[in-house]
Amino acid sequence: MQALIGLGSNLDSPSQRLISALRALQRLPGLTLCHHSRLYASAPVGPQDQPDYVNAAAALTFQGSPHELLQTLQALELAAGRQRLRHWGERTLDLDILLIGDRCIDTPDLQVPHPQMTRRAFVLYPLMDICADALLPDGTALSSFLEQVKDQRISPLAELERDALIERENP
Ligand code: PH2
Ligand code: MG
Ligand code: MG
Repeated sequence: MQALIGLGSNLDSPSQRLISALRALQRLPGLTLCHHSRLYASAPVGPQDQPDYVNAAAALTFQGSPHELLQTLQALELAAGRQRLRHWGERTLDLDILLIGDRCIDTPDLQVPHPQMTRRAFVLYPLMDICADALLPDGTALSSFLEQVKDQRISPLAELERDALIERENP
């Protein structure tokens, strides 16, 4: 199955957290990381007394059920020492399932498509890097929501900064 996921962090070296998470995804058996977006700095949605976030998106294929994917991502969050201090508050690593093919899932622990994804620049902009033509299960183009989020502050991290981080990870 194909999935799009969103990555976010605003604690403990956020860019490094995301790069490490992408590398961890690359190493997982039964899962193939196909593409990932640039890293973006974004204004926090939710409480404003928290640091800016770094966000990205990734496309992957995986074997197993959606709930198994959820468990895998939650294990990576935990391994990153995930702290979840308050609702919509700061966190070390957040890995959200956004879309799984054209499936709709509505269970207490997993809703797909992610219910907030079309209202968030920090989800939509990274997704445009990797799949500008992505559709919701009802056929609506994700790009059609960009206009509504254009006032949310978000910008790609400088390539120099990103390359320095990758270099540090892979000396
Ligand atoms: N995640 C949150 C709350 N607010 N804001 C931005 N910009 N990016 C996020 O990933 C984010 C957020 C909780 O998951
Ligand atoms: Mg989230
Ligand atoms: Mg989450």
